[in-house]
Amino acid sequence: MDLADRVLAGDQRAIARAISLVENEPDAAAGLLRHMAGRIGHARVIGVTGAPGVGKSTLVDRLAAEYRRMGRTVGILAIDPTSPISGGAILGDRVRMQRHVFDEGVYVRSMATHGRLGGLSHATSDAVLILDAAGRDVVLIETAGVGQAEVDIARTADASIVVTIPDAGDGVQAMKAGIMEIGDVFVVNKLDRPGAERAAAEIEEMLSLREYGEGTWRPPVLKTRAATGEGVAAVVEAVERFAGQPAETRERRRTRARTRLTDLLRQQFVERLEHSEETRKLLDEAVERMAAGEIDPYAAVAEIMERTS
Ligand SMILES: Nc1nc2c(ncn2[C@@H]2O[C@H](COP(=O)(O)OP(=O)(O)OP(=O)(O)O)[C@@H](O)[C@H]2O)c(=O)[nH]1
Ligand SMILES: [Mg+2]
Repeated sequence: MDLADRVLAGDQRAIARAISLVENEPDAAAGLLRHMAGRIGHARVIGVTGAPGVGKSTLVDRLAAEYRRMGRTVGILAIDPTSPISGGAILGDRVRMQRHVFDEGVYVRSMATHGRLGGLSHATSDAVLILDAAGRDVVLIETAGVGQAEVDIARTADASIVVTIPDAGDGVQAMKAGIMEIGDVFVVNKLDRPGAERAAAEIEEMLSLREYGEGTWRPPVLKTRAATGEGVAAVVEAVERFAGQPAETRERRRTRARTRLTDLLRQQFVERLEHSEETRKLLDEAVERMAAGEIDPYAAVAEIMERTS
């Protein structure tokens, strides 16, 4: 049986190999993903984002346990923004999620960004497709919410959970504006610490400044103690309620598809330009003239577009 068939059959080791393939050999991955068409679109994709140390991994682990209790299979992608040197967070995630080690129904994978800018969202979206095709009912993606790529992943998930904690510096102000925007469900974790009520109230206050039309979703603000699992069932309930709105899900999936499509088109367009002797010369010339200050980037692009169309 080849790799694609084994992934479709849900084989854990095949899933692992397939994800390594999308990380390291995008061209081979294209062939693999082609075999999965028609088997994609069933998984619920949930982003979990928030500043380092707020308890995302602990929460993800509890969410996975909750979904398992509901009889759903789970795939977890922990996007690790740390440098190649430290690698500590990956180890931490492994240890923290060890309770699932003997459960075939939970697949955990850390994906390191290692400064490969742009590569992150591609490999991650492909990994989501693989888990989806492999029949995982729920895909949880943990991102540290630091870079644009991470925010993009969260934005295109079926539902995004934004996690914060009491006494997070200046409270809500400490959360990056971009992150506040993408929350469908807000979680104040570490409710055992003082100030959880106030942190939740601050988020509520901020959310109340928005306008909510008839039938629009108002993100709930929930409090959890991920370390013990307290409040986690309510988070799953809220996520299911949000993602259960068919129009909303369709829209997210459309955005996800469009983002991915235009990214790939952009990449292939540039690759095509670089592949042909003639157009590569055009690019090289434009680079020289831009570097010499003879032409601005917009004019250069306009010229290339004109001469290649
Ligand atoms: N007091 C308290 N500590 C918690 C709670 N949840 C998680 N923690 C602790 O917070 C620390 C960070 O938890 P992680 O789950 O690793 O946080 P994270 O957001 O995944 O961290 P990074 O992946 O490094 O950004 C750990 O020591 C957890 O044990 C909680 O509800 N209460
Ligand atoms: Mg973590």
